[in-house]
Amino acid sequence: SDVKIARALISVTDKTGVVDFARTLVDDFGVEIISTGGTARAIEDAGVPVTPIEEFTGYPEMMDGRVKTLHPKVHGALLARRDSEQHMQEAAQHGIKLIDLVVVNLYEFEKTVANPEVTFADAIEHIDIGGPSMLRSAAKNAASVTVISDPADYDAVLAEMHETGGCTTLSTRRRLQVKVYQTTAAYDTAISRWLAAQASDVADTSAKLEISLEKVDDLRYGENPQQKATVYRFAEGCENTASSQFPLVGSEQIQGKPLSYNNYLDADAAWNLVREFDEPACVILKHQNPCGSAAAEDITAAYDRAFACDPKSAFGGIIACNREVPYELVEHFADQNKQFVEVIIAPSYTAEALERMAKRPNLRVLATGGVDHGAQVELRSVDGGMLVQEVDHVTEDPATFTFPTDRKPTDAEMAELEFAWKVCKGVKSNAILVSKGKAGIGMGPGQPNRVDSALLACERAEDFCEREGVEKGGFACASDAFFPFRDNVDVLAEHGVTCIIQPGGSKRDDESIQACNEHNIAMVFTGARHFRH
Ligand code: 93A
Repeated sequence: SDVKIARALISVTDKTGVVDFARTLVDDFGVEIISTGGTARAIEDAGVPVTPIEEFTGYPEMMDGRVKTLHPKVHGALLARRDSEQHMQEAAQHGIKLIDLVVVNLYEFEKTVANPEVTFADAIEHIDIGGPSMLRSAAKNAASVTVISDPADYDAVLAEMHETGGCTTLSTRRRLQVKVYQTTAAYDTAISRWLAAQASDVADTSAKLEISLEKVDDLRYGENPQQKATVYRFAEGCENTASSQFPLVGSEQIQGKPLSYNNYLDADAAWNLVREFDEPACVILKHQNPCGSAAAEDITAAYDRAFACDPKSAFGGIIACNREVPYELVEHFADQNKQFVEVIIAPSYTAEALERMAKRPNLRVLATGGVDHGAQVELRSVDGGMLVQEVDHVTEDPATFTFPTDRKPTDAEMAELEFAWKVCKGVKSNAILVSKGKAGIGMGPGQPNRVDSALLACERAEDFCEREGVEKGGFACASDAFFPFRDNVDVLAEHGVTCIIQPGGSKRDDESIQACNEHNIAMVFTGARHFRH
């Protein structure tokens, strides 16, 4: 099953190492090299003999290079079964000279479309047709043909050729065969995904959603011990549904017990909230709700302030940070606050922080590597089916907010409201979030009655002030959806709220605006809502 390499076709966009590779093929093994335009030039310029593809096919490269290797003399040479008398006869009859090695890497489609200024025509021109065709033909015939789709494999192939007197082994060809179809599958996925994204029609885009999942692990149990459960991740090549650059499933678990079902849910909610913030921010989350949240000048300060929001609820919670976690922060939760933490999730940790956390071996420590989220999609199952939607991110531009009340918010109030608005997105509906000093000190989650949510949030905020010796009042408040009546405004005013941010758009907005004016409250309409059910 060892096959001698006598003729190689080389056609690469990424020319890393290709000249040295070609030279070794020629000098050490006497291989004949055939090559396309730019690749041939690079090899020839280095003084290595090469046959241009036009000479090999007897056809010119044409149509701006769209057709250069798409020819029976190439594909016949790759696909012909060496153990078939008929194939060998047909090859001879048509003057097809067999090719034993194909070295191809593709037009850089993904790199091209990563440029925000790319034109549609340019993107299309970067769809490689000839390259994948050769890769696939050669890989289909891996019984006899060696195919290299990645410069990282040059050395291994040469080493094997040196060992075997110029041959490759079947096991190497099989390994390279698998790599080819992974490469071409990912390539086509990138193309189809980009093209689908160009179609502005959302329904059409989601109609093309492809969901494919790979099992990661069985979990000990589900939400309760009597429920069996498993965690899956989106399969490679399924970027449609997994475009988050730094996802929870797939992030590195540095230490700790395996994540439970509820750990996953809560870590996910915390992570999706904390990554909304540009400035250093920390979220402490329990039972799907951020019982502590703060933004500050540095990440340890953000943690301290998030913890102070509600220390009682923080116990047994999840800490999510959008910056590298330093030793100091770990010392604060582990030694100073003696906070029992289920999971901590952050882009990264300093070595000292990791060393300190290692003394709490049960603590689950997750490192995501970064915070960007891209355009994610989330799935929820319902009886007999599945709901698919884009993940909700706070993307509205404050420049588009409107100010319906007599009093406009001050700059300080506006900054506070923007903070509260983001945190409120992570609170279960009906959600009311009261903040002060860029900390979410009062939260009213999950009440069917919005006034109850407001009362809960205000009570928590007042508890905070008493505990911390902070003056009551001067609160900012965010509501995830509009106020249907003025009663919410009245309740909030009574408890010291001076500014409110909410979507607006109720039939009775006028009543709420009038209530604000009576209480000298500055209200902001965002025009967008952020339910979380
Ligand atoms: O334009 S193509 O789709 N048509 C072809 O026939 C063809 N043959 C090779 N692209 C084609 N290639 C690609 O050209 C290879 O996959 C490789 O990425 C690139 C190398 O071109 P050059 O040698 O001119 O730099």
